[in-house]
Amino acid sequence: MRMIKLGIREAGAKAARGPLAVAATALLTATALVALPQSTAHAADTLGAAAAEKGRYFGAAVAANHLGEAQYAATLNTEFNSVTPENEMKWDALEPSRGSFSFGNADRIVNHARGRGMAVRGHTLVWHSQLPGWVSGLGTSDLRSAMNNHITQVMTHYRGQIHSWDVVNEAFQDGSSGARRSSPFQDRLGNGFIEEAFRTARATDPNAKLCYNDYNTDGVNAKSNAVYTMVRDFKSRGVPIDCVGFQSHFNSASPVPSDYRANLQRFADLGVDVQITELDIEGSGTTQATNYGNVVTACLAVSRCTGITVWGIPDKYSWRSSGTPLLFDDNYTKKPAYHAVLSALGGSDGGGGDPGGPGDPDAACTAAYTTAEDWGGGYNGKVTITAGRSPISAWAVNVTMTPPQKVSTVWNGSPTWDGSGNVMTVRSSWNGTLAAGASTTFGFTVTRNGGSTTPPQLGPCTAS
Ligand code: G2I
Repeated sequence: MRMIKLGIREAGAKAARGPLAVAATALLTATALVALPQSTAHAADTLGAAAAEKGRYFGAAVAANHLGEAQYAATLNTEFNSVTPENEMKWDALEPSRGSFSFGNADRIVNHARGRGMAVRGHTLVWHSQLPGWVSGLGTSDLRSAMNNHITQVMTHYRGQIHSWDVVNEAFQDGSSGARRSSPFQDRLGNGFIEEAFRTARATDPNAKLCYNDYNTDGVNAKSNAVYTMVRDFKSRGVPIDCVGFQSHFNSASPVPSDYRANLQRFADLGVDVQITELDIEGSGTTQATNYGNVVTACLAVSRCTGITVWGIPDKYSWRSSGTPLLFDDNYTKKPAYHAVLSALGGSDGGGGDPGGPGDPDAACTAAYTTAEDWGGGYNGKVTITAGRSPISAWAVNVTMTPPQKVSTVWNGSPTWDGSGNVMTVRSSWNGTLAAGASTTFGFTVTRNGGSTTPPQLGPCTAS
Protein backbone atom coordinates (compact mmCIF):
# COMPACT_ATOMS: atom_id res chain seq x y z
CA MET A 1 0.00 0.00 0.00
CA ARG A 2 2.78 2.35 0.90
CA MET A 3 4.34 1.83 -2.55
CA ILE A 4 1.04 2.82 -4.15
CA LYS A 5 0.92 5.98 -2.06
CA LEU A 6 4.45 6.95 -3.06
CA GLY A 7 3.51 6.30 -6.67
CA ILE A 8 0.70 8.83 -6.43
CA ARG A 9 2.98 11.48 -4.99
CA GLU A 10 5.53 10.87 -7.73
CA ALA A 11 2.87 11.06 -10.39
CA GLY A 12 1.62 14.29 -8.84
CA ALA A 13 5.08 15.86 -8.89
CA LYS A 14 5.62 14.88 -12.52
CA ALA A 15 2.21 16.24 -13.39
CA ALA A 16 3.12 19.62 -12.03
CA ARG A 17 6.42 19.77 -13.93
CA GLY A 18 5.89 18.17 -17.33
CA PRO A 19 3.97 18.94 -20.54
CA LEU A 20 1.78 15.88 -20.03
CA ALA A 21 0.20 17.57 -17.06
CA VAL A 22 -3.40 17.00 -18.13
CA ALA A 23 -2.93 13.35 -19.03
CA ALA A 24 -0.91 12.75 -15.91
CA THR A 25 -3.54 14.44 -13.77
CA ALA A 26 -6.22 12.25 -15.32
CA LEU A 27 -4.09 9.21 -14.63
CA LEU A 28 -3.45 10.45 -11.12
CA THR A 29 -7.16 10.86 -10.47
CA ALA A 30 -7.88 7.37 -11.73
CA THR A 31 -5.01 5.91 -9.71
CA ALA A 32 -6.06 7.85 -6.64
CA LEU A 33 -9.62 6.58 -6.94
CA VAL A 34 -8.39 3.03 -7.11
CA ALA A 35 -5.76 3.56 -4.47
CA LEU A 36 -7.87 5.35 -1.88
CA PRO A 37 -9.55 2.38 -0.24
CA GLN A 38 -6.19 0.60 -0.14
CA SER A 39 -4.38 3.53 1.40
CA THR A 40 -6.99 3.83 4.15
CA ALA A 41 -6.26 0.18 4.87
CA HIS A 42 -2.51 0.97 5.09
CA ALA A 43 -1.19 -0.93 8.12
CA ALA A 44 -0.06 1.17 11.07
CA ASP A 45 3.72 1.45 11.01
CA THR A 46 4.57 2.18 14.67
CA LEU A 47 3.93 0.18 17.83
CA GLY A 48 1.72 2.86 19.35
CA ALA A 49 -0.39 3.38 16.23
CA ALA A 50 -0.82 -0.36 15.64
CA ALA A 51 -1.81 -0.93 19.29
CA ALA A 52 -4.23 2.02 19.12
CA GLU A 53 -5.98 0.38 16.16
CA LYS A 54 -6.55 -2.59 18.48
CA GLY A 55 -7.86 -0.28 21.24
CA ARG A 56 -4.69 -0.68 23.33
CA TYR A 57 -1.73 1.45 24.35
CA PHE A 58 1.89 0.46 23.76
CA GLY A 59 4.27 2.00 26.27
CA ALA A 60 7.87 2.03 27.42
CA ALA A 61 9.60 2.54 30.75
CA VAL A 62 11.50 5.79 30.46
CA ALA A 63 14.39 7.30 32.42
CA ALA A 64 14.49 11.09 32.78
CA ASN A 65 18.27 11.22 32.30
CA HIS A 66 18.02 9.77 28.77
CA LEU A 67 15.42 12.22 27.44
CA GLY A 68 18.18 14.55 26.27
CA GLU A 69 19.61 11.87 23.96
CA ALA A 70 18.25 12.63 20.50
CA GLN A 71 17.82 9.05 19.29
CA TYR A 72 16.26 7.96 22.58
CA ALA A 73 13.69 10.75 22.48
CA ALA A 74 13.03 10.25 18.77
CA THR A 75 12.39 6.52 19.21
CA LEU A 76 10.15 7.17 22.21
CA ASN A 77 8.19 9.88 20.43
CA THR A 78 7.77 7.89 17.22
CA GLU A 79 6.96 4.43 18.51
CA PHE A 80 5.20 4.69 21.87
CA ASN A 81 1.98 6.23 23.14
CA SER A 82 2.36 5.57 26.86
CA VAL A 83 5.26 5.94 29.28
CA THR A 84 6.10 4.63 32.75
CA PRO A 85 8.83 6.42 34.72
CA GLU A 86 11.29 3.56 35.40
CA ASN A 87 12.51 4.86 38.78
CA GLU A 88 11.45 8.50 39.12
CA MET A 89 8.07 7.91 40.84
CA LYS A 90 9.40 5.49 43.43
CA TRP A 91 9.24 6.51 47.08
CA ASP A 92 12.98 7.22 47.45
CA ALA A 93 12.88 9.52 44.42
CA LEU A 94 9.71 11.42 45.37
CA GLU A 95 9.93 11.69 49.18
CA PRO A 96 13.61 11.32 50.11
CA SER A 97 12.99 12.82 53.53
CA ARG A 98 9.72 12.75 55.41
CA GLY A 99 7.19 15.26 54.16
CA SER A 100 9.57 16.80 51.62
CA PHE A 101 8.74 15.93 48.04
CA SER A 102 10.94 16.25 44.94
CA PHE A 103 8.92 15.90 41.77
CA GLY A 104 11.50 17.29 39.30
CA ASN A 105 12.57 14.17 37.40
CA ALA A 106 9.12 12.61 37.41
CA ASP A 107 7.63 15.90 36.17
CA ARG A 108 10.14 15.97 33.31
CA ILE A 109 8.86 12.60 32.10
CA VAL A 110 5.19 13.46 32.61
CA ASN A 111 5.58 16.78 30.78
CA HIS A 112 7.48 15.16 27.91
CA ALA A 113 4.77 12.54 27.54
CA ARG A 114 1.71 14.72 27.95
CA GLY A 115 3.11 17.38 25.64
CA ARG A 116 3.11 14.73 22.92
CA GLY A 117 -0.26 13.18 23.70
CA MET A 118 1.13 10.08 25.39
CA ALA A 119 -0.52 8.46 28.41
CA VAL A 120 1.38 7.98 31.67
CA ARG A 121 1.39 4.96 34.02
CA GLY A 122 2.34 5.76 37.59
CA HIS A 123 4.88 3.37 39.17
CA THR A 124 4.72 2.90 42.14
CA LEU A 125 3.15 4.17 45.37
CA VAL A 126 3.75 1.41 47.94
CA TRP A 127 6.65 -1.02 47.45
CA HIS A 128 9.13 -2.65 49.82
CA SER A 129 12.08 -1.73 47.56
CA GLN A 130 13.60 1.67 46.83
CA LEU A 131 12.21 2.98 50.10
CA PRO A 132 14.14 5.84 51.72
CA GLY A 133 15.81 4.91 55.02
CA TRP A 134 13.46 6.98 57.15
CA VAL A 135 10.46 4.77 56.35
CA SER A 136 11.88 1.63 57.92
CA GLY A 137 12.50 3.45 61.21
CA LEU A 138 8.82 4.33 61.79
CA GLY A 139 6.49 2.73 64.33
CA THR A 140 3.05 1.42 63.36
CA SER A 141 0.91 4.54 63.55
CA ASP A 142 3.61 6.76 62.07
CA LEU A 143 4.07 4.34 59.21
CA ARG A 144 0.33 4.26 58.54
CA SER A 145 0.12 8.03 58.31
CA ALA A 146 3.34 8.21 56.26
CA MET A 147 1.96 5.69 53.74
CA ASN A 148 -1.38 7.46 53.41
CA ASN A 149 0.30 10.86 53.21
CA HIS A 150 2.69 9.65 50.51
CA ILE A 151 -0.18 8.30 48.41
CA THR A 152 -2.23 11.44 48.92
CA GLN A 153 0.54 13.93 48.15
CA VAL A 154 1.82 12.10 45.06
CA MET A 155 -1.59 11.35 43.57
CA THR A 156 -2.75 14.90 44.23
CA HIS A 157 0.31 16.30 42.44
CA TYR A 158 -0.48 14.15 39.36
CA ARG A 159 -4.28 14.13 39.63
CA GLY A 160 -5.85 13.82 36.19
CA GLN A 161 -2.51 13.11 34.49
CA ILE A 162 -2.02 9.39 35.14
CA HIS A 163 -4.15 6.73 33.45
CA SER A 164 -3.19 3.89 35.82
CA TRP A 165 -1.29 3.76 39.10
CA ASP A 166 0.58 0.77 40.49
CA VAL A 167 -0.80 1.40 43.98
CA VAL A 168 0.89 -1.62 45.56
CA ASN A 169 3.82 -3.46 43.96
CA GLU A 170 5.19 -6.94 44.68
CA ALA A 171 3.51 -7.65 48.02
CA PHE A 172 3.59 -11.46 47.68
CA GLN A 173 6.41 -13.93 48.17
CA ASP A 174 7.84 -16.07 45.40
CA GLY A 175 7.49 -19.82 45.61
CA SER A 176 4.71 -22.09 46.72
CA SER A 177 3.66 -20.47 50.01
CA GLY A 178 1.25 -17.91 48.59
CA ALA A 179 2.22 -15.76 51.59
CA ARG A 180 2.78 -12.04 51.81
CA ARG A 181 6.31 -10.75 51.47
CA SER A 182 7.91 -9.28 54.58
CA SER A 183 8.16 -5.48 54.31
CA PRO A 184 7.79 -2.55 56.71
CA PHE A 185 4.14 -2.26 55.57
CA GLN A 186 3.31 -5.94 55.92
CA ASP A 187 5.23 -6.41 59.13
CA ARG A 188 3.79 -3.37 60.93
CA LEU A 189 0.38 -2.78 59.36
CA GLY A 190 -0.52 -6.40 58.58
CA ASN A 191 -2.52 -7.78 55.63
CA GLY A 192 -4.85 -4.76 55.66
CA PHE A 193 -2.19 -2.38 54.31
CA ILE A 194 -2.99 -3.22 50.67
CA GLU A 195 -6.68 -2.50 51.07
CA GLU A 196 -5.93 0.69 52.97
CA ALA A 197 -3.57 1.89 50.23
CA PHE A 198 -6.21 1.28 47.54
CA ARG A 199 -8.92 3.10 49.53
CA THR A 200 -6.66 6.11 50.08
CA ALA A 201 -5.74 6.10 46.38
CA ARG A 202 -9.38 6.04 45.24
CA ALA A 203 -10.26 8.90 47.57
CA THR A 204 -7.41 10.99 46.12
CA ASP A 205 -7.81 10.50 42.35
CA PRO A 206 -11.13 8.82 41.55
CA ASN A 207 -10.38 8.87 37.80
CA ALA A 208 -7.10 6.94 37.84
CA LYS A 209 -7.23 3.17 37.38
CA LEU A 210 -5.81 1.53 40.48
CA CYS A 211 -3.60 -1.54 39.85
CA TYR A 212 -1.91 -4.24 41.86
CA ASN A 213 1.38 -5.11 40.07
CA ASP A 214 3.67 -8.13 40.48
CA TYR A 215 6.16 -10.51 38.77
CA ASN A 216 6.21 -14.32 38.57
CA THR A 217 2.44 -14.10 38.47
CA ASP A 218 2.31 -14.38 34.67
CA GLY A 219 1.14 -18.00 34.59
CA VAL A 220 -1.14 -19.95 36.91
CA ASN A 221 0.99 -20.75 39.99
CA ALA A 222 0.91 -20.45 43.78
CA LYS A 223 1.88 -16.77 43.71
CA SER A 224 -0.65 -15.76 41.06
CA ASN A 225 -3.28 -17.85 42.87
CA ALA A 226 -2.64 -15.80 46.01
CA VAL A 227 -3.01 -12.53 44.08
CA TYR A 228 -6.12 -13.91 42.39
CA THR A 229 -7.68 -14.73 45.78
CA MET A 230 -6.93 -11.20 47.01
CA VAL A 231 -8.43 -9.54 43.93
CA ARG A 232 -11.54 -11.74 44.13
CA ASP A 233 -11.93 -10.80 47.79
CA PHE A 234 -11.46 -7.07 47.00
CA LYS A 235 -14.09 -7.23 44.25
CA SER A 236 -16.57 -9.06 46.49
CA ARG A 237 -16.14 -6.53 49.32
CA GLY A 238 -16.06 -3.40 47.17
CA VAL A 239 -12.40 -2.55 47.86
CA PRO A 240 -11.48 -0.25 44.94
CA ILE A 241 -9.24 -2.11 42.47
CA ASP A 242 -9.45 -1.68 38.68
CA CYS A 243 -6.49 -3.54 37.23
CA VAL A 244 -3.78 -6.08 37.74
CA GLY A 245 -0.33 -5.58 36.23
CA PHE A 246 1.68 -8.56 35.03
CA GLN A 247 5.31 -7.47 34.87
CA SER A 248 6.35 -10.22 32.43
CA HIS A 249 10.14 -10.26 32.89
CA PHE A 250 11.10 -13.39 30.97
CA ASN A 251 14.30 -15.35 30.31
CA SER A 252 15.26 -19.00 29.93
CA ALA A 253 14.88 -19.60 33.68
CA SER A 254 11.48 -17.90 33.63
CA PRO A 255 10.03 -18.38 30.13
CA VAL A 256 6.71 -17.11 28.81
CA PRO A 257 4.28 -19.55 30.48
CA SER A 258 2.12 -21.64 28.18
CA ASP A 259 -0.96 -20.61 30.20
CA TYR A 260 -0.14 -16.90 29.99
CA ARG A 261 -3.31 -16.01 28.09
CA ALA A 262 -5.48 -18.22 30.31
CA ASN A 263 -4.02 -16.54 33.39
CA LEU A 264 -4.70 -13.03 32.05
CA GLN A 265 -8.22 -14.15 31.20
CA ARG A 266 -9.03 -15.56 34.63
CA PHE A 267 -8.09 -12.24 36.24
CA ALA A 268 -10.09 -10.31 33.63
CA ASP A 269 -13.05 -12.55 34.47
CA LEU A 270 -12.94 -11.18 38.02
CA GLY A 271 -13.95 -7.81 36.58
CA VAL A 272 -10.58 -6.02 36.43
CA ASP A 273 -8.49 -4.83 33.51
CA VAL A 274 -5.18 -6.57 32.99
CA GLN A 275 -2.05 -4.82 31.75
CA ILE A 276 1.36 -6.12 30.74
CA THR A 277 3.46 -3.65 32.68
CA GLU A 278 7.21 -4.36 32.45
CA LEU A 279 7.67 -6.68 29.50
CA ASP A 280 11.17 -7.78 28.56
CA ILE A 281 12.33 -11.14 27.19
CA GLU A 282 15.99 -12.07 27.18
CA GLY A 283 17.33 -13.64 23.99
CA SER A 284 17.83 -12.73 20.36
CA GLY A 285 16.72 -13.45 16.82
CA THR A 286 13.78 -15.64 15.94
CA THR A 287 13.30 -17.19 19.39
CA GLN A 288 13.03 -13.81 21.08
CA ALA A 289 10.79 -12.56 18.28
CA THR A 290 8.47 -15.55 18.59
CA ASN A 291 8.19 -15.11 22.36
CA TYR A 292 7.39 -11.42 22.00
CA GLY A 293 4.81 -12.15 19.31
CA ASN A 294 3.15 -14.75 21.55
CA VAL A 295 2.89 -12.28 24.45
CA VAL A 296 1.27 -9.64 22.24
CA THR A 297 -1.10 -12.21 20.73
CA ALA A 298 -2.12 -13.32 24.24
CA CYS A 299 -2.94 -9.74 25.25
CA LEU A 300 -4.98 -9.17 22.10
CA ALA A 301 -6.95 -12.37 22.81
CA VAL A 302 -8.11 -10.97 26.16
CA SER A 303 -10.51 -8.09 25.64
CA ARG A 304 -9.70 -6.56 29.04
CA CYS A 305 -5.95 -6.60 28.35
CA THR A 306 -5.77 -2.87 27.80
CA GLY A 307 -2.11 -2.26 27.06
CA ILE A 308 1.49 -3.37 27.03
CA THR A 309 4.57 -1.59 28.41
CA VAL A 310 8.10 -2.75 27.59
CA TRP A 311 10.67 -2.14 30.33
CA GLY A 312 12.98 0.17 28.38
CA ILE A 313 13.76 1.23 24.81
CA PRO A 314 17.28 0.15 23.66
CA ASP A 315 18.95 -2.93 25.12
CA LYS A 316 21.83 -0.88 26.51
CA TYR A 317 19.58 0.84 29.08
CA SER A 318 17.78 -2.28 30.25
CA TRP A 319 18.14 -3.37 33.90
CA ARG A 320 19.16 -6.68 32.28
CA SER A 321 21.19 -5.24 29.42
CA SER A 322 23.45 -8.29 29.04
CA GLY A 323 20.35 -10.34 28.17
CA THR A 324 19.44 -7.94 25.31
CA PRO A 325 15.75 -8.22 26.26
CA LEU A 326 14.22 -5.22 24.46
CA LEU A 327 12.89 -4.32 20.99
CA PHE A 328 15.72 -1.98 19.87
CA ASP A 329 19.45 -2.72 19.84
CA ASP A 330 22.07 -0.35 21.24
CA ASN A 331 21.97 1.74 18.03
CA TYR A 332 18.16 1.96 18.10
CA THR A 333 17.90 -0.44 15.17
CA LYS A 334 14.64 -2.39 15.24
CA LYS A 335 15.26 -6.02 16.21
CA PRO A 336 13.36 -9.06 14.87
CA ALA A 337 11.39 -8.88 18.15
CA TYR A 338 10.21 -5.40 17.14
CA HIS A 339 8.89 -6.71 13.82
CA ALA A 340 7.19 -9.65 15.52
CA VAL A 341 5.42 -7.28 17.92
CA LEU A 342 4.39 -4.87 15.19
CA SER A 343 3.11 -7.70 13.05
CA ALA A 344 1.23 -9.32 15.97
CA LEU A 345 -0.43 -5.92 16.50
CA GLY A 346 -1.53 -5.99 12.86
CA GLY A 347 0.94 -3.30 11.76
CA SER A 348 3.80 -3.29 9.30
CA ASP A 349 6.61 -0.84 8.64
CA GLY A 350 7.39 -2.53 5.35
CA GLY A 351 10.92 -3.14 6.50
CA GLY A 352 13.47 -5.69 7.45
CA GLY A 353 12.48 -8.37 9.97
CA ASP A 354 14.48 -11.42 10.61
CA PRO A 355 14.87 -13.05 7.17
CA GLY A 356 12.15 -15.66 6.95
CA GLY A 357 11.10 -14.90 10.52
CA PRO A 358 7.77 -13.54 11.68
CA GLY A 359 7.10 -10.14 10.18
CA ASP A 360 9.61 -10.20 7.31
CA PRO A 361 7.69 -8.80 4.32
CA ASP A 362 10.47 -9.56 1.81
CA ALA A 363 10.88 -13.27 2.53
CA ALA A 364 9.64 -15.91 0.08
CA CYS A 365 8.02 -17.51 3.11
CA THR A 366 7.98 -16.95 6.87
CA ALA A 367 7.69 -19.37 9.78
CA ALA A 368 6.16 -18.57 13.17
CA TYR A 369 6.04 -20.88 16.19
CA THR A 370 3.39 -21.26 18.92
CA THR A 371 2.87 -23.87 21.61
CA ALA A 372 -0.57 -25.33 20.95
CA GLU A 373 -0.97 -27.62 23.99
CA ASP A 374 1.27 -28.12 27.01
CA TRP A 375 0.81 -30.88 29.58
CA GLY A 376 3.97 -30.35 31.63
CA GLY A 377 5.85 -33.47 30.56
CA GLY A 378 5.50 -32.47 26.92
CA TYR A 379 3.79 -30.23 24.44
CA ASN A 380 2.53 -29.87 20.90
CA GLY A 381 4.31 -27.23 18.83
CA LYS A 382 2.63 -25.60 15.85
CA VAL A 383 4.48 -23.78 13.06
CA THR A 384 2.63 -21.55 10.62
CA ILE A 385 4.27 -21.20 7.21
CA THR A 386 3.13 -18.19 5.20
CA ALA A 387 4.08 -17.52 1.58
CA GLY A 388 5.43 -14.06 0.79
CA ARG A 389 4.42 -11.87 -2.15
CA SER A 390 4.74 -14.74 -4.65
CA PRO A 391 3.28 -18.24 -4.76
CA ILE A 392 5.53 -21.11 -3.66
CA SER A 393 5.50 -24.83 -4.38
CA ALA A 394 7.60 -26.18 -1.51
CA TRP A 395 8.94 -24.94 1.81
CA ALA A 396 11.42 -26.03 4.48
CA VAL A 397 12.36 -24.85 7.95
CA ASN A 398 14.85 -26.01 10.60
CA VAL A 399 13.52 -26.61 14.10
CA THR A 400 16.14 -26.83 16.87
CA MET A 401 15.24 -28.57 20.13
CA THR A 402 16.96 -28.02 23.49
CA PRO A 403 18.13 -31.45 24.74
CA PRO A 404 16.94 -33.63 26.41
CA GLN A 405 13.67 -32.63 24.69
CA LYS A 406 12.80 -35.05 21.89
CA VAL A 407 10.29 -34.89 19.07
CA SER A 408 8.09 -38.00 18.93
CA THR A 409 5.69 -37.26 16.03
CA VAL A 410 5.47 -34.75 13.17
CA TRP A 411 2.33 -34.13 11.13
CA ASN A 412 1.66 -32.13 7.95
CA GLY A 413 5.42 -32.08 7.20
CA SER A 414 8.32 -34.46 6.47
CA PRO A 415 11.19 -34.38 8.99
CA THR A 416 14.84 -35.30 8.54
CA TRP A 417 17.35 -35.10 11.39
CA ASP A 418 20.92 -33.85 11.67
CA GLY A 419 23.65 -35.92 13.36
CA SER A 420 23.03 -34.41 16.81
CA GLY A 421 19.39 -35.47 16.73
CA ASN A 422 18.45 -31.99 17.96
CA VAL A 423 17.82 -30.21 14.66
CA MET A 424 15.06 -31.43 12.39
CA THR A 425 14.48 -30.02 8.93
CA VAL A 426 10.78 -30.13 8.19
CA ARG A 427 9.86 -30.01 4.47
CA SER A 428 6.40 -29.63 3.02
CA SER A 429 4.63 -32.86 2.13
CA TRP A 430 1.17 -32.52 0.49
CA ASN A 431 0.98 -28.88 1.58
CA GLY A 432 3.88 -27.25 -0.32
CA THR A 433 1.80 -25.24 -2.80
CA LEU A 434 0.74 -21.91 -1.35
CA ALA A 435 -0.68 -18.86 -3.09
CA ALA A 436 0.94 -15.49 -2.27
CA GLY A 437 0.16 -14.65 1.35
CA ALA A 438 -1.46 -18.03 2.02
CA SER A 439 -0.60 -20.14 5.08
CA THR A 440 -0.37 -23.74 6.15
CA THR A 441 0.72 -25.33 9.42
CA PHE A 442 2.67 -28.34 10.56
CA GLY A 443 2.85 -29.68 14.06
CA PHE A 444 4.91 -31.95 16.28
CA THR A 445 4.79 -33.53 19.71
CA VAL A 446 7.72 -33.07 22.08
CA THR A 447 8.60 -35.01 25.23
CA ARG A 448 10.53 -32.89 27.72
CA ASN A 449 12.26 -35.86 29.41
CA GLY A 450 12.43 -33.81 32.59
CA GLY A 451 14.43 -31.16 30.74
CA SER A 452 14.15 -27.50 30.03
CA THR A 453 10.98 -25.68 29.07
CA THR A 454 12.77 -23.66 26.37
CA PRO A 455 10.58 -23.60 23.24
CA PRO A 456 11.99 -24.86 19.93
CA GLN A 457 13.99 -22.38 17.87
CA LEU A 458 13.06 -21.89 14.23
CA GLY A 459 15.51 -21.14 11.46
CA PRO A 460 14.42 -19.05 8.45
CA CYS A 461 11.78 -20.42 6.11
CA THR A 462 13.09 -21.31 2.64
CA ALA A 463 10.87 -21.81 -0.39
CA SER A 464 11.02 -23.04 -3.96
O1 G2I B 1 13.88 -4.95 38.78
C1 G2I B 1 13.12 -4.77 37.62
C2 G2I B 1 11.78 -4.16 37.93
C3 G2I B 1 10.95 -5.15 38.74
N1 G2I B 1 9.61 -4.61 38.99
C4 G2I B 1 9.57 -3.30 39.59
C5 G2I B 1 10.42 -2.31 38.81
O2 G2I B 1 10.42 -1.06 39.46
C6 G2I B 1 11.83 -2.82 38.68
O3 G2I B 1 12.57 -1.83 37.96
C7 G2I B 1 13.92 -1.71 38.27
C8 G2I B 1 14.56 -0.63 37.40
O4 G2I B 1 14.47 -1.05 36.06
C9 G2I B 1 16.02 -0.47 37.77
O5 G2I B 1 16.56 0.65 37.07
O6 G2I B 1 14.07 -1.37 39.62
C10 G2I B 1 15.43 -1.35 40.02
C11 G2I B 1 15.52 -1.12 41.50
O7 G2I B 1 14.89 -2.10 42.21
C12 G2I B 1 16.15 -0.24 39.27
O8 G2I B 1 17.52 -0.27 39.60
C13 G2I B 1 17.99 0.86 40.23
C14 G2I B 1 19.37 0.54 40.78
O9 G2I B 1 19.23 -0.53 41.72
C15 G2I B 1 19.91 1.72 41.48
O10 G2I B 1 21.23 1.44 41.91
C16 G2I B 1 19.90 2.92 40.55
O11 G2I B 1 20.29 4.09 41.25
O12 G2I B 1 18.10 1.94 39.34
C17 G2I B 1 18.49 3.12 39.98
C18 G2I B 1 18.41 4.30 39.00
O13 G2I B 1 19.19 4.03 37.88
